[in-house]
Amino acid sequence: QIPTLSLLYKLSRIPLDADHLPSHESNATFNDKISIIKADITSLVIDGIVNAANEALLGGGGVDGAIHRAAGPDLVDECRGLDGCDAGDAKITDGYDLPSKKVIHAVGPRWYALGPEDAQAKLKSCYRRGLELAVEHQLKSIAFPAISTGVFSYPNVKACNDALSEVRKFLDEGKGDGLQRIIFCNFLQKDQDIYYKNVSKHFPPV
Ligand code: AR6
Repeated sequence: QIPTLSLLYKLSRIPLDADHLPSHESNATFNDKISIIKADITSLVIDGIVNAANEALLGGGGVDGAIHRAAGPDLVDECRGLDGCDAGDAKITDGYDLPSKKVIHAVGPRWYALGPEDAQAKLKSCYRRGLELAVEHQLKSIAFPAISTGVFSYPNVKACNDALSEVRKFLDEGKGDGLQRIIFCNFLQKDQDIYYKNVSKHFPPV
């Protein structure tokens, strides 16, 4: 059963605006905490969005470029003071001109630079660090893009399953109790389809 959009709205404060919200059919919530949406992550009115950054944390292409463009130049100014970030780790900043209060900059693995096991460990660690920072900063809602699946070439289906399994593990460990909503925000229809196909392995519908 698909939950009402008003629930999604109440918990994550995504604007109920046809321009921003995906259609009813393209939303699904699992275990009352997980949502899968297809959207531009920079449009979300939410406590925190995750960026798929690189080690320098100074912007780039893909979702990183979109986030920096939408946040304005104050974001890169704050990022300059962070001294970069290792792959598998994440650092938090303000959201500036974004509708999101905070940005969590996670650095995903480059698929072809690492063996599959190292890459997997680092990708999972991005999701875990993102969730840990969200909890530490009392964020109630957080949205993740499909980290590493663009420029960094991580295989999409594997990325989806690794992300879902790590988020599930984090919640099973009781560490995400302060979080009300975790959103997987896909930009490409391909990833949206992959998430829909795989989510029930990790979050059976309730
Ligand atoms: N909202 C949500 N997702 C998006 C958006 C958006 N506005 N734009 C793109 N995506 P990528 P990576 C999706 O390449 O693979 C950058 O240059 C995109 O379709 O952004 O982790 C950084 O500076 C894909 O599904 O990130 C790094 O150098 C996903 O975001 C490097 O790329 C991730 O694709 C990071 O590569």
